[in-house]
Amino acid sequence: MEANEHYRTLFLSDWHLGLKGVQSSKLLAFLESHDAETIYLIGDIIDQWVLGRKWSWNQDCDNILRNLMAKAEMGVNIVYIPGNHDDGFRKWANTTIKGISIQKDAVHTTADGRKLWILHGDEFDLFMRQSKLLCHLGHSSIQILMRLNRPVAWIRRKFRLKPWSLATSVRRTFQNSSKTFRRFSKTITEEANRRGYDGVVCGHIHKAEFKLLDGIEYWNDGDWVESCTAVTETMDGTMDILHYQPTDFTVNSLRLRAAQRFEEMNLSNQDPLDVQLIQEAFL
Ligand SMILES: [Mn+2]
Repeated sequence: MEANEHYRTLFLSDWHLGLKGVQSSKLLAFLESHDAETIYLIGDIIDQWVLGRKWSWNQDCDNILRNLMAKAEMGVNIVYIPGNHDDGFRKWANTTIKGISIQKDAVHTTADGRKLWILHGDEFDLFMRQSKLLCHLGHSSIQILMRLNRPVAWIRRKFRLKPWSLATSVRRTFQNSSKTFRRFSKTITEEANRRGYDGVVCGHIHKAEFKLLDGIEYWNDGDWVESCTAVTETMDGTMDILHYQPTDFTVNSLRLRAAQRFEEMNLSNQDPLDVQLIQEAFL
């Protein structure tokens, strides 16, 4: 196995663990092969909105949480900023659970001294603020689309066609046609500017992107429902968007490595109930 990629900071969000069809195996492989001094989890990490409907949780999801707790134990500074799908955690802001610090938002200083505002971003989603109910409806129709897409994906694979996602395509069209979504980056950078920051790192809209708006940096770290993206900072403060595209072989060997590692941890009696406790915290 190759040496892990090492970063000063990793920014990740919108894992939506618990939702059927998320990229949990790739996410586990990513966490197994990427290290950082600080990791920001910028919201919608576990999807509470799915609870009580179809809850889809597998071994990879357990091992993702174990990976985070192991990293925290090794001294990685993990900051968790809840989003709208995991806002049950917002009431625990300013506390630390298993070495993971929970905050409503954060300020990150890059190696070269830029001050970045870190937040999930749903409070700048005017569409969401207007109607939480509508957004719930939107959420379940995306799930229906993902389900419809499965046979389509199978046929396209059979005929060796380029993969195409109905859900992504519909969401993109919807977002592009919606002024409120287009205004998201504008309003959020305007507020960052007003508060005196050099930029903002957020998630929420599932679209990894970097742009400069009136001199303010806008970074969106994308999602792990479909795109498998992160924002990274190297030791000298250089930031970038990372698209994780591992081979199936890499994913499977890293998952196996994780499973073996955590199996050994369990055997040596290292609190195997912790993952369960964290899951229960959401119920
Ligand atoms: Mn969100």
